[in-house]
Amino acid sequence: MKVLIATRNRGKLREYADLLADLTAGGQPIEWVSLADLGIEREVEETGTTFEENARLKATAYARESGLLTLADDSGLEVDALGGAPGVHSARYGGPELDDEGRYRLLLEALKGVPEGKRSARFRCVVAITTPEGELHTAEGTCEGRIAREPKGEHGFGYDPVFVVEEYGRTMAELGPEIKNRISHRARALEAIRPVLATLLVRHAEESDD
Ligand code: ITT
Repeated sequence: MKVLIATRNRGKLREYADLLADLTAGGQPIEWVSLADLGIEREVEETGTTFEENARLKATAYARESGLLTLADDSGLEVDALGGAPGVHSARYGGPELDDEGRYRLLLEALKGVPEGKRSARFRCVVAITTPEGELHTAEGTCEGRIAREPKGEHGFGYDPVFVVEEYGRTMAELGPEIKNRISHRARALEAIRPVLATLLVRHAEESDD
């Protein structure tokens, strides 16, 4: 049975491949496919003002287009000293010409002079799962930390090199995938929605048997 992981972000895709690897559809193997695998090029406009709204928009649009059970997430970084920015605009912070490194360097610049105790931040992720019939479920996960003074570490993607995970005192990019996939906002959102996903997978496997 095919299930769509509806993202164009390769970092997210890699993480989902690890996070979902142990799931089956009632014993049957699952073929996790991406938008690229299906040749879906349509961009869904993220017009929502919350992670939840945008996650719903993406999952619904791509489930309709693919006819598959579909998982999407909307995620980002909230920096308290910036009033919660970049938030839902994390992927586009500073404009479309910047890459991941350009965006985190801009963030470090915006926080220049902000003292240690005022650099608190969190990653937030809302996962949405939609059936082709339009049944929709969401769950949220967060990961608390603070913004470093300089980038460190080679793993992960996005803002990972400048996000210090409080409980480890190291950046997400230093911690690596094994630890990230236990503690991240994405891992926590997926953990919260896992029972629903398991139920939907079994139901869909039975339906595709008929
Ligand atoms: P899709 O919409 O195709 O999934 P996207 O990158 O546009 O890809 P979002 O709109 O959800 O996805 O934006 C998320 C941005 O937030 C992402 O581009 C990163 O800059 C940042 N981000 C989210 N999760 C992250 C993580 O685990 N580590 C570092 N940065 C992250």
